[in-house]
Amino acid sequence: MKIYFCGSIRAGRQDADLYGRLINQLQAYGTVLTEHVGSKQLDDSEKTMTDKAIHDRDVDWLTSCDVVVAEVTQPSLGVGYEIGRAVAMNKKILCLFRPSPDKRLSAMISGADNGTSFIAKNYKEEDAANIFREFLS
Ligand code: 6K6
Repeated sequence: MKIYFCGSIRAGRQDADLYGRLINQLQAYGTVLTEHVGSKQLDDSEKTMTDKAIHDRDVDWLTSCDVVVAEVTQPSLGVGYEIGRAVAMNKKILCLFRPSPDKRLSAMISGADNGTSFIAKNYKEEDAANIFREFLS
């Protein structure tokens, strides 16, 4: 299974370690095409890539993936764009959001949940293993 993981990059890296731990769990189910989203260190090729090269490579990966898993707690234009493109490609999509008193998930994500191909879930990190098992098995 090819898994496309989405998480904030330029919109803020405060959850990067969490992305890394989620990606580790997802690797039990298949190949995570976007492993770099969870890594604190950029490799040299990523540092020198143009924005167009990043966009075109990521859209190619999105086109080829079987499922999309997005951590959407930190709002990110790039992640929102990827989710919209993935919906248009009829991908199976899981969005994970950690609620807190000062944060509400965009209605365009929570309202897109259809119970089957698009799932938007509030979660705690300790719930992720069960959510992944249910969504990916
Ligand atoms: C590699 C590792 C960290 O940064 C890089 C170089 N930049 C990007 N490389 C790969 N994908 C990217 C990069 N910048 C954004 N993206 C894609 O957009 C990722 O797949 C993320 O899910 C999403 C993040 O968007 P922003 O708007 O938060 O940057």
